[in-house]
Amino acid sequence: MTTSTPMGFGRMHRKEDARFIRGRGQYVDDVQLPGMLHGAILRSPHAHARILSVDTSAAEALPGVKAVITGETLAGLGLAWMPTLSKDVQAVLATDKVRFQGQEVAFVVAEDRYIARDALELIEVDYEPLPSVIDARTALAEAAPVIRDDLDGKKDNHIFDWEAGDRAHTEAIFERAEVRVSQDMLYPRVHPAPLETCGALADFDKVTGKLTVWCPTQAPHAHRTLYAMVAGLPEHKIRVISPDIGGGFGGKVGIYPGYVCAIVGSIVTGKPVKWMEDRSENLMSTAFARDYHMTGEIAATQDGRVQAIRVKVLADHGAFNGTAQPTKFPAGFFHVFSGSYDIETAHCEVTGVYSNKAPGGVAYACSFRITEAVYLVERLMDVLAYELGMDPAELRMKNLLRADQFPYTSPTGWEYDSGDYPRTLALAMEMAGYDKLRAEQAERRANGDRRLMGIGLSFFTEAVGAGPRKHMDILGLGMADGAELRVHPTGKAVLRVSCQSQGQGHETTFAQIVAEELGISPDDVDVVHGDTDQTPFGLGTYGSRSTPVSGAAAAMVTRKVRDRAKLVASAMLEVAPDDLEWTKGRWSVKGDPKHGATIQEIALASHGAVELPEGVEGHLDATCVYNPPNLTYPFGAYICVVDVDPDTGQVDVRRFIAVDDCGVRINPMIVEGQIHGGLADGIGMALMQLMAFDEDGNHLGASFMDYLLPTAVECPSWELGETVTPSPHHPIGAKGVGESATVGSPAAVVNAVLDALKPYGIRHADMPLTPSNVWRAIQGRPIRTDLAIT
Ligand code: MCN
Ligand code: CUM
Repeated sequence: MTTSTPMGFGRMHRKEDARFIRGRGQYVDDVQLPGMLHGAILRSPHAHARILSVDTSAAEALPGVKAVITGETLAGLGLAWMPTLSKDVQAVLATDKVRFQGQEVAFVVAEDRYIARDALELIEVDYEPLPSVIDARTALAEAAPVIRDDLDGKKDNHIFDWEAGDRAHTEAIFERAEVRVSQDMLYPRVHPAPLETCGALADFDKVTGKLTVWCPTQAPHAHRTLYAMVAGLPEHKIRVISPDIGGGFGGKVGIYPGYVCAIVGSIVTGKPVKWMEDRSENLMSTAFARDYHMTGEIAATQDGRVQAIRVKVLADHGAFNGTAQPTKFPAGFFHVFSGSYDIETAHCEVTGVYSNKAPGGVAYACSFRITEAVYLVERLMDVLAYELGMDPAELRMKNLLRADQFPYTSPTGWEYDSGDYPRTLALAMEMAGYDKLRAEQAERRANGDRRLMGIGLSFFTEAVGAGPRKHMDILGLGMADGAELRVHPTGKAVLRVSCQSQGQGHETTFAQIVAEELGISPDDVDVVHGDTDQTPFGLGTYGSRSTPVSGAAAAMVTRKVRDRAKLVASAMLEVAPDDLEWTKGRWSVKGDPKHGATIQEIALASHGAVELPEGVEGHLDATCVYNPPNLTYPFGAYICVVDVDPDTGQVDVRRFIAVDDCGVRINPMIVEGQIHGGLADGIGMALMQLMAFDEDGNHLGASFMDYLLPTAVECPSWELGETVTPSPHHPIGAKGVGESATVGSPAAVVNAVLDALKPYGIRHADMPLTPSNVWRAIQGRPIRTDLAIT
């Protein structure tokens, strides 16, 4: 690791860390405004209940309380319901019914947080409890209570049916296949659980009509447009500021009722209103992820050639369908589920249902549901290997797409841009010492060693960097991103982008992109993001789209600046532009390298008292909107080694080898950090995490005592490797990487545990593989996915 600053790509310490490690970051809760009031939300104790009455009089009478807002107040303003990212509607504050435990019922604005919280206790709500739907598998039963009776004529809990792929072709192959395996599996409900909870500070200026909202959003511009739509405010009078964010992981893409309440609170009181969630509120009420019940099937030949794959999914979307994914795809990118393999055909069917659980859907480092798809196919590959008695690495090698098949069109119509999969898997196996590991395992089994050793593999292909805009939109907003580059007279630059870092280090890597393209130091580039008044429009950061889209915009806008600099240089040097050539940071005369001008000299000249060439109005600044031609497809091979104690069910992750290919790496150190984080996430999901509910819909994981986060104690020292297959359509050849490890690693961990349990004849067990679940599996008892700590 080096602290020196390169001229472009390479390892360098994160610029933003200078303020983070000195406690100088500025998060929403750090922002203090004069006269600021504080909000608190009253939440439903029931999973499903009719609201008979809400009495706020005692709360209003409490000294220090400035306003109590209910669903009825909002209904009067036409704001009781707001659109979700999936074109459903969600109650801002409940009017008719509450539909999940933790749902927002009333909002108190008071002089301080404590008074606001005290006032919540004084609000009297009369509920008539109703039966609830907690298990998605019962949501469509005749007798199931209808959750969304607010929707016109809604008589059941069905949201959508959706399919992709070729049903007839798939069926035909299954019919004549030599081998068929089928496996039910659950990807349980989990939560992104960022360190910083959600919150908002709204400041409505009655005089100017300007509304400023600070909130930790991953997509500030999309939020601004949605606020304009929801609140009916003119968009040019709205400024969304997303300051430093303490982790988003997808949970900060959407708009939560509390944000709207803070805005209404500010409009009603004429004062700035801040609302910050506590941990339990965050775990109970903000976007969850997964909750997919899947039945996957593979058709193959006796010698392990996979021919077809099909899957049926029951998707639990909670009480409001609020998933953040491109409008056309109700199941996100789940249909990339043929994964990394050369499979002739595939078919999937997904049914979405409502349940009495918190809304949301895709969020949590998911690339729009590829997480579930990768888990499915990688688990199925191991199930097939189990049935064929084949080594899972050999089975994968046999079926991986070959380098000469790229660009490759998948059976469900996705065009993978580039890859060399066997090389990446081979490197992972070499790093792991795969054959030695298998030999050790065999020896230990032969010796009757009590500790069970397991080796698990996964191979994943991701699809990240949405658009192009004509195929991908959210509520009609096409997924493209803007960038602006200003170059000051002294050659220092400011890059303004529409994406927003939540910890991914954009202030560093985006400066490195400009530095690489312009030949200046990254220290001479400031990156501005997260403020709609200061940045160009774009759809923000999720689905690992920043590098593929905004990063491309940053490169392209810098190239525009470079082209303009060339014209200025030609005037300065009195040669034709065609006679100039670019070497990092400098235009010089071809064949006469001494005769040239640095970008700093050119910047000064572009602002100077000189005659500028035709086509250059003055200075070098440029703007650009990047509409990606395709997604980028990063991939990787993961190998996990575990030791399982059969007496306690305890799993120790002994080693984890991860070889990632995200094309050209801008800052390898940041990429490795992203992978470390994602691998820890994977261990969390595979072994520890579960958003559990009792049968009445009571949330059983509303604190970090019940919803466990992996720490350094549970994680091994990661062993990382890399291969580099540049994206052919991305200006710098980079692919996104921010979610790769979260997507790819759970299957490797689960496969490793099940490999350890193979001597017991166990083929599959659902996550989370907590000690008691592993122990239950060994005892032949069903896995429990209904308890927080099982
Ligand atoms: N990078 C690079 N070279 C590449 C690819 C990426 O140097 N070839 C760098 C990027 O420039 C950026 C970082 O790695 O600094 C991640 O880039 P990218 O893959 O483009 O992902 P995004 O920046 O769009 O981040 C989003 C992604 C998502 S969707 C989730 S969820 C997630 C993740 O990032 N949430 C995170 N990583 C997270 N990391 C932190 N610390 N906090 C979160 O909330
Ligand atoms: Cu789906 S979690 Mo990330 O895409 O913000």
